[in-house]
Amino acid sequence: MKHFKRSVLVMMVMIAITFGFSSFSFSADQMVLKLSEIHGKGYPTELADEEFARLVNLYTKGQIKVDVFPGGQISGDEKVVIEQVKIGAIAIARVSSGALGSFNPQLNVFALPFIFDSKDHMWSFLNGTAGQKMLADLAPSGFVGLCWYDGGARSFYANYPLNTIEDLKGKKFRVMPNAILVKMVEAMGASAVPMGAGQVFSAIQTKVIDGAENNAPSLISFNHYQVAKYYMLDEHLRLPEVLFMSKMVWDKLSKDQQAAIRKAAGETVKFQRAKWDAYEIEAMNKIKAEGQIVVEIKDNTPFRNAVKQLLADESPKFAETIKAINAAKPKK
Ligand code: GTR
Repeated sequence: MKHFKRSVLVMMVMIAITFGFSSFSFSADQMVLKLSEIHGKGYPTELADEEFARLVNLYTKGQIKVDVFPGGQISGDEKVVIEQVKIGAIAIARVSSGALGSFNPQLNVFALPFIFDSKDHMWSFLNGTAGQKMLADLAPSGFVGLCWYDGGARSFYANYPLNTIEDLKGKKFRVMPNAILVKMVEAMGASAVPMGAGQVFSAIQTKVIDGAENNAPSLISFNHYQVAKYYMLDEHLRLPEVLFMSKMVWDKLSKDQQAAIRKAAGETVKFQRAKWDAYEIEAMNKIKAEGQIVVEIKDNTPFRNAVKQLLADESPKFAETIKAINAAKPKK
């Protein structure tokens, strides 16, 4: 008996090693997959992760259980999370395409400022053939793209008044670790400081940086509105969020399990978008109610002009995708 127990234990450890500890469960017929999410409970992407987990469990008839780890519990730095997914130590993650772009350069097309005119424009591209192909094209980087989520529009915020592009001059702004985002901030006259989202609050508080850029829901999620009172809505980026899986773990699943996961992910997209649209408004109202000074940029021509050269330099790398993005523009 003793011997039997030991050999079972040895076998379990071996499975854990081959699968990556995350996808290993002690229950004989259930596999547990860890999902990493930087935002806390109730955030639109976190709610979508939970819905995804529910559907995966339903469609695999309990064979696969997805455990969501929200609030950056696994890491507050998406770069670290992505590295873990790549080696199969974490099975699934929801991150910004801005972070994933450093691992799969085709995604950097989204890091080009003003590439989409509107939310509708972005979704018409993401839901189209070229947008879906980008998910499939994550494979050579070791990932399986599952679906896109909305991440709204990103704008600058700081601990000093922001009214025009001139106000960015000479100041330090945090960006996600991504070379194009660094160039974008520099083209707008500021210095870029790449760092993980988890470090930004204290970096602003201790004046290591003057500000950052993000959507309104993230300002609430990370409490940045408490240390950066000025928000200038220039809406320079629309970086979609992405739900993706480790290819190492994926390859160990049966065809039926893979199909169930794809079906589940596909069905959460509408769900996330509805949650996002509602929360975007709620977050902006909350920021204002908390006393943040929000300045709307009615004419963003100066911002667009500042990044013209950057777009001219970078666009040829994404020629095909940009063609598809332009073709996806909703008719006026
Ligand atoms: C948010 C996004 C996060 C994270 C963060 C950042 O908008 O939802 O996944 O990437 O931005 O700036 O790091």
